[in-house]
Amino acid sequence: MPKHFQNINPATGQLINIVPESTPSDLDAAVKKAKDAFQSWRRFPAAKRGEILLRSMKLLEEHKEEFAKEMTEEMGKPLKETRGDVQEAIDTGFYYAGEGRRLFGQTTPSELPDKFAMTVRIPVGVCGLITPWNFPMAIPSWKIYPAILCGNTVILKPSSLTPNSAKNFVWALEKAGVPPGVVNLVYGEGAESGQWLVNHPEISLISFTGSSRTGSSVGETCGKLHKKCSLELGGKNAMIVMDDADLDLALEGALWGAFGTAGQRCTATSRIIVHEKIYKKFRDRLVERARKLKIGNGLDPKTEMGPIVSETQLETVARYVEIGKNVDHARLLLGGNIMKKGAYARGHFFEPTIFEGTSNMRIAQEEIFGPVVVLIKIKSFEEAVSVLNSTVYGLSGSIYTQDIRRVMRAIQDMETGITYVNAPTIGAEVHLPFGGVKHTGNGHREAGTAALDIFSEWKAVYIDYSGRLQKAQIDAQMPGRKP
Ligand code: UN1
Repeated sequence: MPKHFQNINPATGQLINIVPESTPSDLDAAVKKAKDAFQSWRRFPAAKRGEILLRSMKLLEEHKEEFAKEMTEEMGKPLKETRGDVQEAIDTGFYYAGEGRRLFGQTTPSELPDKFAMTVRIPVGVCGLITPWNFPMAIPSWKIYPAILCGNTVILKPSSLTPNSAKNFVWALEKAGVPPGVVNLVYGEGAESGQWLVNHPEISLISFTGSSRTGSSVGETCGKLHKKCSLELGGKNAMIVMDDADLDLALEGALWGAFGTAGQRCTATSRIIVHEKIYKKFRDRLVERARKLKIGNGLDPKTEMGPIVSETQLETVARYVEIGKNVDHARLLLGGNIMKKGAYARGHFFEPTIFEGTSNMRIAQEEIFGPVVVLIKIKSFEEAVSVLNSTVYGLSGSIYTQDIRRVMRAIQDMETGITYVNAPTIGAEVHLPFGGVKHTGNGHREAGTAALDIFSEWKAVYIDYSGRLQKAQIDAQMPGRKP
């Protein structure tokens, strides 16, 4: 009898379904199928692969409402956000479907006569994809769509907290005509099945989204085993609000960036760096607005912030608030408690929480992944940027200002993979590269054309039609060049 795990609604505590955990032999069988399917899939024309992607994206469109609802039930974020999550998968499918007729390489002159040179993209093989629960359809789509468009076959291991969203996405791919063995779904807890994927000798590439700590061990193993490896890891994203900012706009942005998805985004705004001239006004208005946020079941259209995804994550958030109060001695301005009364008692709800602190505090340095934000007062633009850059992470950053010189300098000096101007730290679009610098990643980017560089290798091709042996670097071609 295989082990099972429970899929629980974080808003109500109700059991949604019971999911069988894949056994090592299931995983082995999946890799074998993926390896066999690779031989025909890699030869299937990319434009035709793209057409299948397009059909799958249309199926997602048809089922958008139903899939969004199931997503809200299993991970909690409000319906308008889960609709956005499904939409992000739809957009990604549309984008890579078109890529099937591009997948451009280069042609370039050879240094020798009667010789032609070009580059082509070739697939990598079987790819292991490990995805989190916070964007349970969008993030699998960022990986699966470019991977299979490039001709790879994949094993997806979604978070055990969101099995149904992964199943819905894979259903659409299968129904659209993705041949058997090209996309394989396995279920399990990260520690066991994730490690198994990372160590499997027949898997050539690992694409992982999760914490920096786990990412570092995934990267270490991939390095030892010579696997390609793309890591999308933590963030401690900051928003700068300068003294000339449009305060209403900055306030809206702060609420959405910090408390959207209950702060459970890699790109969530978890620090707000505010100029001293407007600090008090901004702080008081933010606290007032955050106090009024409607917290509840994401299926209720009035809900603005849903629950925390699981009890373990709820405990982590509560632990960080304790650290903020008792170790950092930060000033708690709002919230800080698990919500236990009435309807909240059955779910995992946490109050929107605002601290006033300084840049060196643990709550201003470590990723919390919850509705907790730290306000930091600064005196100048230079100080703001230096505070923004003061963590080990480098995913997303934002600045609110009307001054074009500050905008341009922020773009230049922020150590982030994504920079927003007059917008919060969240809201990336699927045709631009997504990812970060420093401990946020390992130099790769997802989405857009950047993802093609993860899921394909370059092959350089030389075609010599001179009919004689020509030696690059050795044959003298320049009149007068010494041999
Ligand atoms: C994440 O932050 O975990 O940029 C992913 C956004 C979304 C994706 C976020 N498109 O806000």
